[in-house]
Amino acid sequence: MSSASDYVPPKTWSWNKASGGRFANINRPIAGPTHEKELPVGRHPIQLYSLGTPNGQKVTILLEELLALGHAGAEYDAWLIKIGEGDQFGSGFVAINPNSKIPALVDRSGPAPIRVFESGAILLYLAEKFGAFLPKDGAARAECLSWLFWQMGSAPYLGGGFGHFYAYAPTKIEYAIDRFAMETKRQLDVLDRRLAETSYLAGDTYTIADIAVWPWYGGLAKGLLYGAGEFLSVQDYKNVQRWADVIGNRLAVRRGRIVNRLQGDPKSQLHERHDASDFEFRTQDKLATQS
Ligand SMILES: N[C@@H](CCC(=O)N[C@@H](CS)C(=O)NCC(=O)O)C(=O)O
Repeated sequence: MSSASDYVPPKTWSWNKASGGRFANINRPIAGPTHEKELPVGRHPIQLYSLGTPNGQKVTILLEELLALGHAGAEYDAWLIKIGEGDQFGSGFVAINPNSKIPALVDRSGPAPIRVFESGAILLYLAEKFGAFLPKDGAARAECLSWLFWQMGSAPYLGGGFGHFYAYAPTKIEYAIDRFAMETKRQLDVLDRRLAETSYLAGDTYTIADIAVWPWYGGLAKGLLYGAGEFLSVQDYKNVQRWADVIGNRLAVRRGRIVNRLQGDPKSQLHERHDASDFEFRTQDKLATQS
C-alpha cells in the first residue's frame, strides 16, 4: 500500500481552505441560500428542478413511464439546475429543498403547491399519486420499499465513496479506493444474487425500486459510471447485466435518462423538457457516457 499521509487533524475543524477535487467550488460546511433567485414555472402540473445525474434520472424515468401508461397528470416541465454553478443555493431552490440537492419537485395540480425533495420520497410520492409501479400491499410492497430504501442507503458509498476517490479526488488514495471498491463490488453481488431469483428487484414486476437502482447500478454495470467497468470487473455480474439491458431498452427509460443531461453526446442531451415532442431529433437508442 502507498505511504500514509502525515496529516494530523487539528482539535477543531475550520473552513480555511477549499477541499480540492472536482466539486471544490460548491462544497460548503453551511446550509441555506447564497443568493436570491426565483424558480421558473411552466404550464404543466408537475414542475421538476433537476440535473441528469443518476439521482435526477430516477425521477424523469418515472415521469416518462407514467406518461407512457397514459397518466396525463404526470405531464411535467423539467428545468435545469446547474449544480456546478451553484444553482442549488438559489433562494427559490432552497425553498423547495432545504438540503440544496437535485432532484426537487413541486406538484401544482392541487389547490396549494406541494414540494417534494429526496429522490426516494419523490418516487414514492408519484407512485402513490398515480397508483403505479408500487405494489399495493403485502410482501410485494414491502419488498419494493426495501429495495427502494436499499438504494438510498447504498449509493452514497458508490458515488460519494468509490466514485469520488476513484475518479474525482485530487490524489489517488489506495486505502480509500480499496475500501470503497470492496463495498461497491459487495453491493453489485447483493443485486446479482437477488436478480438470480427474480426478474426485477421487487419480484416479477418492474417497480420504482428498479427505477431507483438502475441509473446507479445499471450504469455502473454497463461501464458508464466513472470509467470503472474494467476496474470493477462489472461483466462478472451476469444477472445485473441482464436486468440492466432489459430496463435500458424501455422507451421511457431511454427518454428519461437524457432529460436535464449536460454530459456526453450532445444528441443525447435534452437540457429542458416541456413537451413530449422535445424528444424528437434526439438519439435514444444509444447509451452515452454518464457520471
Ligand atoms: N439523497 C439525495 C441525493 C441527491 C444528490 O446527492 N444530488 C446531487 C447531484 S446527484 C446534488 O445535487 N449535489 C449538489 C451539491 O451537493 O451541492 C437524493 O436521493 O435525492
